[in-house]
Amino acid sequence: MKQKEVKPKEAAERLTRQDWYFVHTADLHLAGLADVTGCWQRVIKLCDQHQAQLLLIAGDLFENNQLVDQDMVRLLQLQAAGLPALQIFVAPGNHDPLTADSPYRRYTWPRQWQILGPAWAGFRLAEPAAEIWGAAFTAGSQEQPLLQPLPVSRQGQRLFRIGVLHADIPAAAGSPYNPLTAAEIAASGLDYLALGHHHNSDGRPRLAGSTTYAYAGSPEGHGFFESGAHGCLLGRVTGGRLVSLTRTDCGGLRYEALTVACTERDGRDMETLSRHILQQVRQAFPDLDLARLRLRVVLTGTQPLDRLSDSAVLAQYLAARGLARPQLIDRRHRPFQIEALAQDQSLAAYFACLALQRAAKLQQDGQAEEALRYQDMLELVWPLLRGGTLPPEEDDLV
Ligand SMILES: [Mn+2]
Repeated sequence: MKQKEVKPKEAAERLTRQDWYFVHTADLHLAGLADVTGCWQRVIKLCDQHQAQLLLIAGDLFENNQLVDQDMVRLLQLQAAGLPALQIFVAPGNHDPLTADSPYRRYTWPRQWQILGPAWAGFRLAEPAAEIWGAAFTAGSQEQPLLQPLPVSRQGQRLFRIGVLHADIPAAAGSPYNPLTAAEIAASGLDYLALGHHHNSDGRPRLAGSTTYAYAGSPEGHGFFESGAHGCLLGRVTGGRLVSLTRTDCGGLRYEALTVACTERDGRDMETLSRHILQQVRQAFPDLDLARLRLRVVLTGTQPLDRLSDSAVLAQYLAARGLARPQLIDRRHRPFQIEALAQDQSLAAYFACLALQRAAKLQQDGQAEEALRYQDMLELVWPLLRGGTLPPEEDDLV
C-alpha cells in the first residue's frame, strides 16, 4: 500500500492539534442563581476564550448542598452546554460532598459532566489524549487519603494523566480534609494534580517527583478574607507534557484593603477628600477596573476640626468617582488642642489632655524630645481611647 505523504502544512496542523488547554478551578462556593450568572459564567467564558477542552473543578463547586435547587443546576448546565467541546470533571469537596441528597445525585447531569465517585478511578479520553483521575468527598470530612498510585501507563501513546482532588497539603497533623503529602503525590504517577481547598492560593505550580500540582484558589474572592488577586489556572499541554500553567483573571470582584493617610488639608471638604482617596487607590491598583474593586478604606491622620466626618456622604462622593460600595473606616483624629479637648467630657479627652499638658510642661523645661514622645504616644493610643474597633472578620469559607 502506498504510504501517504505528509505535507509540511498537515504536519504543522497535527502539531497544533497536539496542543490543548485545560482550565483548573475550585472553591467557587456557588450559593445561588446570582453566582451562576456571575462567577460561573465568567469561568465558562474563560474556557471559551482559550478554547479549553477540559474544565477541572477540584471541589466545593457549591457552598452547601442544601442551597442548591434544580433551577440553579439547570442554569449551570445550560451555560456549560454552550461549549459542546468542553468536558467537565468535578471532584466534590467538603462543602458539596457526594451524599445521597447532594445535587450530584438529586439531579440529572448531562454527558458533558463527569462527577467523580467515592473511589479513586480514572477516565480515558479519546480527545485530548488524556486520562482524568479523581475521587469525591462523601461527607463533610475525609480522614482517609483518597489519592491512590496509578497503574503503570499503557504502552504506546503518550497520555497526559490528570488528577482532580479536594485535599489538604501541606496538611496539619490530623487534618480531616483528605490530608496529602508531597511524597504521596510524587508516587502517584500523575502528570498534573489539580487541587482544591485553599482559597487564597497564589496559584503557583509545585513539583513532587515528576508530578506538577497546584491549588487554583477560588476564582474570585468571596470577601475581605479572600483579598488580593484570584483566578483560574490555565494549563497548556503539548505532546503529552505540561508546558505552561498560568493563573488567569476571570474578571469578577476583587477585595482589597487600603490605608490612606490624610492631612487636615486633604479633608477640608468631601470633594478634596474623595479625590485624595481615589489618587491613592489608582496608585495602589493601577491596572484594575474600579467597578470590580470592593475596597476597605482605612483613613488615618488628622481631620479638620470644623468638618464632621460623615462616612455615608464620603461613600457617595467616592461612588461618583467610580469606586462603588467602599467600606470606610475613619480612624482620623481631630488635631490635638487642649482647649477643645478640655470642652470634651469623655474619658478619652481627659487622658489626652493629661498627655498634652505633660508634653507642654516637658517642652517648657527644654525637653523637646521627651515632649514629642508624649505626642507620638497619644497619636498611637488615641484611636483605642476613642473606642474604635475594626469590623469583625467574616468566617473563613475553607
Ligand atoms: Mn472551599
